[in-house]
Order: sequence, then structure tokens, then C-alpha cells
Amino acid sequence: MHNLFREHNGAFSFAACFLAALALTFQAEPRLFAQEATPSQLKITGLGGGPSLVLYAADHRKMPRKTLTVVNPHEKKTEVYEGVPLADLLQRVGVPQGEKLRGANMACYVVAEAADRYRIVFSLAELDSGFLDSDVIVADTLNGAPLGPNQGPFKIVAPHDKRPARWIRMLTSVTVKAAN
Ligand SMILES: Nc1nc2c(c(=O)[nH]1)N[C@H]1C(S)=C(S)[C@@H](COP(=O)(O)O)O[C@H]1N2
Ligand SMILES: [Mo]
Repeated sequence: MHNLFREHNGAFSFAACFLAALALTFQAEPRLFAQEATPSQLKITGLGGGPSLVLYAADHRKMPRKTLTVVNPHEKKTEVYEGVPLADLLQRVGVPQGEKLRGANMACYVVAEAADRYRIVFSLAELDSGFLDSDVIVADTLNGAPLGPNQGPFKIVAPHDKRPARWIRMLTSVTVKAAN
């Protein structure tokens, strides 16, 4: 009787440990996923899935910066954004630019996606200073302060767009693709 109890007790502890481990595993996974989906980092991916670059706010701040003073088309208020030209970030993943942007590369485009899954597109030519001065930046500050949680930490500002539909807030990824 005593032995039986011990055996049961052992089996019970084994089962408890197994269940606890199982629970931890399944608990750990969503946490990992949540970490990946956090908008505190920006992933830039070049043509054909690579090379890619993961930028945190601190890395972004160290890159050559550009300041834009714009009138927000919705708020009709003057806003000062500071950040890094999108073209400079694309250059770091080897995207064709300048004289290399011709032929088949003219069918390449950039998909920018936000934490809320909102997505927008620019063609590579639209972001290339050999074609036009797009002045599109990935901003990290507004009026001198870091962008708040529903805007930042990264936001694209496309100052020449008449509607701010491509001023994508909570930007999480920028991916370069080729049209089929
Ligand atoms: N992440 C994200 N960014 C977005 C949108 C969105 O739905 N999600 N809407 C866009 C559109 S259509 C407009 S008009 C502006 C509105 O900017 P606001 O929400 O800061 O006023 O954000 C743009 N950026
Ligand atoms: Mo909009």
C-alpha cells in the first residue's frame, strides 16, 4: 500500500513535470512571436529575400539624418520630422540605385508594412534621387521628441504626397521585391 502510493506519487510528479514543461513550451512560443511582432525594430530586406538588416531606434539615430518641415495634410499643422532617407536604408541592403536602376530593375518596388498590418508601396524609381527628390524619410522624431507608441518608433514621411496615406506609422518592415 505504501509502495503503491509512492509509485503513484512518482507517476503523478512525472505527469506534473511533463504538463508543466508542456505549458511552458506553449507559453514560450506566443511570447517569442510577440517579441518578433514588436514594432521596436525595423527589418529591411533586399531583393530576392536578402541581404537584410534589422535596425533598432539606437542604430537608426546614428545614421546620417534629414529634417523635414511639413504641413500635415490632415491636421493642417506644421510638423518637424527627423530621420533617415529611405533610399539610404535601401542602399545598405544593396538595392539597385542611380545608374544601376534601369531595365528589369525598373519593375522593382518596396513594400512597407506596419505593426497593424497596414501596407504601402513605392517603386524603386520613386525613391531614387536620379529620378526625383522624393525626400521620403523613415522618421523617428516629431517636433524633437521620439515618436509615440501609436506612431513610432518609426514612421515613413512622404512629404510630396498630397494625402498622407503613405505616411505609414508603426513601421516594422521594408521589403524590396521584383514585379513578376
Ligand atoms: N500603420 C498605419 N499607418 C497609417 C495608416 C494606417 O491605417 N496604419 N493610415 C494611413 C492613412 S490612410 C492616413 S490618412 C494617415 C492618417 O494619419 P493619422 O492617423 O496620424 O492622422 O496615416 C496613414 N498611415
Ligand atoms: Mo487616409
